[in-house]
Amino acid sequence: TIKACLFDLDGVLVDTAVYHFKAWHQLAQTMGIEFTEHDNERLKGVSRVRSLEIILEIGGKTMAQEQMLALCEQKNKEYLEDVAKMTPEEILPGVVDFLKALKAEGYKIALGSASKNAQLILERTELLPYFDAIIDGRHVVNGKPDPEVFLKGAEALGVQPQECLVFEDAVAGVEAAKNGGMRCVGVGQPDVLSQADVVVKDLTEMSISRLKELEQI
Ligand code: B16
Ligand code: MG
Repeated sequence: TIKACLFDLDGVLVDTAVYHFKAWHQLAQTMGIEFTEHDNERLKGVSRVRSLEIILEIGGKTMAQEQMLALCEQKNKEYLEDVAKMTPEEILPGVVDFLKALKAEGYKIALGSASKNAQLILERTELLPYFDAIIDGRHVVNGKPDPEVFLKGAEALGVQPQECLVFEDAVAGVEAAKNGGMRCVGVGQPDVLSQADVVVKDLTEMSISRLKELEQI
């Protein structure tokens, strides 16, 4: 049986990718690197410092670790200016209804995000009260596709991996769920998220009865 749902943040609950892109694009420009929205897909679900490594790869540049950390901090400052202005209106379709239904039925709910700003974003969007546990970029050593973030989520909720259902929009995130022995709902395009057990466009397609169907697989 499924006892808990584990949610990724960016791309599943809210669309912070636009703000990440804005801040990275600005930084890339100052380094003379052309960084497009298409390139930005590669940053989804990966850590801040890994994101910078990918941008440097695109620009064919290398950089000392210390300077990279400074640039990451600079990017985060820009990014947080947009996060500070976020409101509950930015919650993606179907999210609140599904979280309410899960709560009413007694399911446990955790966040499994790569972001170190996850808690702040949940506060700004007023989603925080729905969560029984938050595991994010501050708590994990190994990024997705390593299952660490989701395994820690299951542990914090006191459930087994096979009792968890993960919601993910990134390929690496779906892989992380599967590597952890969990069932996974992909949020996005079926051709991209082919490893997921089922793919939905957004959480308007989710319900308790749909979740119970997934217990059979
Ligand atoms: P931060 P998720 C991820 O969130 C984003 O998709 C990814 O683009 C970002 O680099 C990462 O968080 C780290 O974010 O700079 O705030 O620590 O999809 O895992 O919720
Ligand atoms: Mg994501």
